[in-house]
Amino acid sequence: MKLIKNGIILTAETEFEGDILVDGEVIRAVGRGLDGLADDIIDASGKYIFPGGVDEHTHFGSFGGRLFETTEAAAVGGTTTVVDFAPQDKGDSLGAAIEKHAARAAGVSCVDFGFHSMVMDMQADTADQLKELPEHGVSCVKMFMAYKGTPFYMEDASILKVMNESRRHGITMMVHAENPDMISFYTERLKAEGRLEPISHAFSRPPVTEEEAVRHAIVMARVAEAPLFIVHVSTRGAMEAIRDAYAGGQSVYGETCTHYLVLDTSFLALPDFEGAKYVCAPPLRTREHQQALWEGIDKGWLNAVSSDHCALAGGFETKKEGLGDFTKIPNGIPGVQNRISVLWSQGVAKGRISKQRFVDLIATAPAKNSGLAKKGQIAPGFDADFVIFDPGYRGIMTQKDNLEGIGYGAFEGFEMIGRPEQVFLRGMLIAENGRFTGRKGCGRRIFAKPYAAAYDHYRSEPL
Ligand code: DUC
Ligand code: ZN
Ligand code: ZN
Repeated sequence: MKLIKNGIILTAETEFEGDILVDGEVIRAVGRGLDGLADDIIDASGKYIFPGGVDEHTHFGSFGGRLFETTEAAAVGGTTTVVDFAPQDKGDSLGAAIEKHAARAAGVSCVDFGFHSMVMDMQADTADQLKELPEHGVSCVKMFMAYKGTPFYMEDASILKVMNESRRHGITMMVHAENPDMISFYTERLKAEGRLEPISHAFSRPPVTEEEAVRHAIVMARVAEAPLFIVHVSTRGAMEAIRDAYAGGQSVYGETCTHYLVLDTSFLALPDFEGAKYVCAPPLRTREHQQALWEGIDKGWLNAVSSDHCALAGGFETKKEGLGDFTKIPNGIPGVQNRISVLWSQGVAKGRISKQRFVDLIATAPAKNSGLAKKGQIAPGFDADFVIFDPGYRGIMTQKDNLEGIGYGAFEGFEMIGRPEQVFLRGMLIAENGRFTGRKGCGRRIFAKPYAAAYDHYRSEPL
């Protein structure tokens, strides 16, 4: 057995100096005086130890993102589990789509992986297929109010139908909430004015387009009596809508993403089309919204920070499809590697959030949101996924250390305060000081359980 000694263990509730006893792939005990049982001892004096990160929102493959061979980036950044969106090809059932995507990850992924379902081809029996998701180890399904004119978009009738069915099987309904008709309205106006540069992507999706859609999704969830999880919240108004609905007794939750916390609209205005690298949906916002999101994650109104990692295969060249027309710039920002570093460096180290909130946001809550019963905590019985973190490290996030595989990162030049020194996945050392040291393909498929965190306080109340 392995013993990690003398580190300061961080959990979502507390911190204490202690030891972690690892038996094979699992944490056997956490405490003191466990030396006698171990044959391999690692001294973590002066270091923090926190649970391996769980990134509940990644696109390894969907939206043109690079596939699972680039998950080394997650590992070196301290993320030991990704929960990826399984795209549904036309004609496939939801189950078939999940298995197709699982086959892309098996033997390739360098971290453990689970899946969320994504409805992209609404067939007569799609809602009925939700009952099969638990067999495929999936506890969440995502639908898109945005992207009208593409297979992602779903009209209200389909969303209501899926919401209504989701609660009958303990599936958490996730919604990408942006109002597509308002976006079309703004887009046409910008085009007529000849404003076609990358920053117009943000002007075409102002905060009101997200806030209105979030409020609308919340009302639909009330009608369907279903719990609701809003993904990638980027605005104050959307965050407050979620907060207020929850305070009013509705099971409504949300996450934000690393980039919305630290990158603002000025990045979209970078010269030489560089702004295109930061095109994503919802778009980057102003500092005022960033401040609101920091407050939201501090107070728990948004309960997780994901990366929405979407490292477009082809990198910047792919973005250039939108040269001269912002509507053709493929959406997506990479970020799986630096999610944890950004949150520590800009959050904990700057006094914006506590170490406990940090752990909850990057690991404990996302595991619970996704129904991963053995992930996201340092406690007996949980998978031995943890990070030995050196808080004294100082560096810069730079492309030369980036393993996301597209030639640029989203947080280039950002200060790195502290660093994952060693990253363990189920007891295996998989990364050390920014280098992947594990076996490629060592990641394992993780099956989620239904009735995840969105059901914790759920009561059905017909309107
Ligand atoms: N927005 C999404 O909804 N998905 C992936 C990329 C993006 O920017
Ligand atoms: Zn989305
Ligand atoms: Zn996404």
